[in-house]
Amino acid sequence: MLRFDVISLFPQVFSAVTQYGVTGRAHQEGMWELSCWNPRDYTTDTHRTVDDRPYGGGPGMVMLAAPLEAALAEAQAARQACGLDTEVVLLSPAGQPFNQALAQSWAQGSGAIVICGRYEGIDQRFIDTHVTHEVSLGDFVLSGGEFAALAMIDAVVRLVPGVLNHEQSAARDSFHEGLGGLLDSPHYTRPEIDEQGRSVPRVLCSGDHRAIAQWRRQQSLLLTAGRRPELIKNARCQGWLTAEDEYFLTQLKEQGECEVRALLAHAPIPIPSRRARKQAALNKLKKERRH
Ligand code: 9D3
Repeated sequence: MLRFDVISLFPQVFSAVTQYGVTGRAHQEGMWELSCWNPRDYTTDTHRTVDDRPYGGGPGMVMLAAPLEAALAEAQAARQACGLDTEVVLLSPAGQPFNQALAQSWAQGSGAIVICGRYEGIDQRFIDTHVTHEVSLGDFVLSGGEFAALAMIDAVVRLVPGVLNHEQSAARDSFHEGLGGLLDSPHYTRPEIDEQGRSVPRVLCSGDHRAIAQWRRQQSLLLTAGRRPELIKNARCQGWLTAEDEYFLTQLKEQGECEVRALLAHAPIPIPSRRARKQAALNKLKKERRH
């Protein structure tokens, strides 16, 4: 069973994943669980204080360790009673960048306790004592950990077998294998030609499934090479690119992005057979030697 125990001053926020969309449906069907623990409920003073001024001065407030620790103790006890992992993940701008591989590995386990900070930060003694993983969503500034936690939980839950329907899950499998860590190709739906005369790429209406797959792959490569060249390098290192992919990327480099985009408007760029490619490569070598 996948279960998250979230420690947050704003537990209502988490209805975003428990009540809406695919994660909401999966939650309703009991495929995963979420419990929230509010540090404010574990304060002992009349003002229910959860923060205080930073030692050493400076702007903002720091979350007190004691209410966090009391909330954490309850969350740990609840999880231990169910025999679940008690890893403690802190969402923090200083954490390890979150990615699909991390989502995959969390989806294999039974979830975690997720700490969401507010204000300028959390008393470091709490972090040093209890946190096992620190995760960031990227290099931008949020007001707290809650929205990062929502994104992380959404990414993990949708990987749990059965959460997505069959069609979607096939697409999910392909994030790393089929798409080879590349960006997705563009999508179209009806009408085939709209009011403004904009038409759908012809190949998508052709019924030629091989040509469609080839066109989508080439569109993925074109988009990824243009916007995220580091993903191409990574896919190459992982062995996720085929000889056909490499041929297309060579064409892209030799002919230029504009040219290839125009050629790819309605149909895939034809890829010569393996033999023809080999022959062309040999001829090129010979030509170079003559010079
Ligand atoms: C003056 C220094 N502060 C602003 C840069 C540090 C700071 C403290 C607390 C910045 C952000 C936050 C609240 N953010 C999160 O808790 C957070 C976060 C983020 O801000 N960006 C990306 N991923 C994450 S995960 C948690």
